[in-house]
Amino acid sequence: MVTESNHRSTLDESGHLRSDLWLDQPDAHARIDTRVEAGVVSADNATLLHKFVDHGYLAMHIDLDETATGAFDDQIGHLWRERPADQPISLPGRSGPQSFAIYEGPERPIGYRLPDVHGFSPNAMALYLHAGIFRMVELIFDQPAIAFQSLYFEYGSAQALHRDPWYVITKPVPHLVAAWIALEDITPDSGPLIYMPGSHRLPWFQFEEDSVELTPKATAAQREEYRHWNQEMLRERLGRVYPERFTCRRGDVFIWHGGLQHGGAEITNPDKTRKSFVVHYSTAATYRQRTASMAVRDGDGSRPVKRTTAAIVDAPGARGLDAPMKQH
Ligand SMILES: O=C(O)CCC(=O)C(=O)O
Repeated sequence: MVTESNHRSTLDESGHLRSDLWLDQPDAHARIDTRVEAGVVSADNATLLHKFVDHGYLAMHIDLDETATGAFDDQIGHLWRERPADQPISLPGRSGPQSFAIYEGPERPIGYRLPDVHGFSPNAMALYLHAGIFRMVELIFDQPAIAFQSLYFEYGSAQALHRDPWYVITKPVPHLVAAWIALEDITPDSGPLIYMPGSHRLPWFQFEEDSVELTPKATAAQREEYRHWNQEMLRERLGRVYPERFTCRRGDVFIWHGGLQHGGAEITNPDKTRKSFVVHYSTAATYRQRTASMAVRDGDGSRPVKRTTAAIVDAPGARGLDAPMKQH
């Protein structure tokens, strides 16, 4: 029986995400074909959208020459030299980002990431607001999109398979798409992006009732329970437990559905960089502001700060939220 309360719930009775997106509907393939017939979606884009529906991702290519990636590298080099207080840096094994100004560890450690570097790097901003990627994301949403956060990786993340809504909250939950952009050719030993094709349609483990989030309250026992549950789920529903790897060329872009399980492969050659840039998008009508936090200097120690931004940055055919920590 559909009551008002279960009608509004995030997950249905079998733990699947309720979604209003056209590509999440049971007749998504027919809807794509109808748009091709009406001349509003090209045959090439239709192929990509069919892939997205069935497998939870699509891959495309953008022009990204060495001049652009070289300038991006120089801007990252500048950040490492200047260490601005309003640029966050995240490190593996630490719970959240910290201000670059209080970072005292080794230079460019494996696994470091720079959140929202589009606030500092013009070349990151150009990718954050890339019109070609926006066109594809807006085809997926079927409405105007907004980029709301970015993440730069110099090395592979070596991160276990996960689903973005565990950590990245959009309202509604299904209004979330990510694009991963290769800033160089990616080799198998550098810890490529990994993903489980088709996993976007799997039910969700509920660390909390009717929630897709992996809250800090999740206990070690729950995480262990999840690992077993998910292995079984992957084996039963997808017939595989080992992910695919996205080894690719500079300028290749991997766009994934918010439900896709993905992560970073093991890095077998620590000398190999794996430069990439990730952007998360939601629908412009629903995502209006973002709050981010990081640790900042406080005397000899540190304290957390939170900042919210609703400031929009834009380019022809694209719009995004400015970097929340950036002090203009
Ligand atoms: O690039 C990777 O290795 C993983 C990226 C990722 O999981 C993310 O940005 O959500």
